Amino acid sequence: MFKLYTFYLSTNGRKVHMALEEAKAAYEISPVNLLKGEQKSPEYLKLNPNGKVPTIVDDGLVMWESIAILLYLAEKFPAANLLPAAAAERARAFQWLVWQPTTFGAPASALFRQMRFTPEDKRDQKVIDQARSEVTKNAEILADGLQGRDYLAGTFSVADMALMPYLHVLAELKLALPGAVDAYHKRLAARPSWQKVLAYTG
Ligand SMILES: N[C@@H](CCC(=O)N[C@@H](CS)C(=O)NCC(=O)O)C(=O)O
Repeated sequence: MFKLYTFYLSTNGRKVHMALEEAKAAYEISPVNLLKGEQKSPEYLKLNPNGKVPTIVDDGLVMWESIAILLYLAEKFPAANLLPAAAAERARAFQWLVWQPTTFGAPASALFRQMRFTPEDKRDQKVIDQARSEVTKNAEILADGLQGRDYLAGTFSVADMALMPYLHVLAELKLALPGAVDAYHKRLAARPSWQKVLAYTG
């Protein structure tokens, strides 16, 4: 039985939650309330010294870093086909799995923080403009990557799960996204695994 330590609104936690659902893994969630600072408690820091979610525990293996966890789940549940078998498609999945945390995630999160969690009189217009311009550029890169395919690596994979929580956030902000990205987001949002993630409210 996997244990997933997460906060229900965490984008990084949602990736892993979605993958556990897709893998049909037996798991339970141990909530870590980020708003109460529980991620910095001495007990939690013993599991994850970064003081962040997610963390998983699998039969004595304690693991953090959401992308590494996605890859672990893909290996552990081969029948779920969470990574393509062919080298070229697999490489494509790895590319997007690295692009998400290094390029795509931060401006999307920054924009969401400014627009949703910062009172209007405290918002930083420079940060908003910068984040919006990066998000727009990244959405075009994503649209290019989706040309001729429904999923980033051809077939549905952990790469799509890495992106999905951020697409959800951008959709909540009602940003105008390229048609291909909008359709991709809707395709992922319709999956029962994502519906399960959204239904979890801590
Ligand atoms: N690189 C880490 C990032 C984890 C992360 O930043 N988690 C956020 C929630 S999405 C968090 O726990 N923030 C709380 C904090 O920094 O105190 C991963 O991919 O797992």
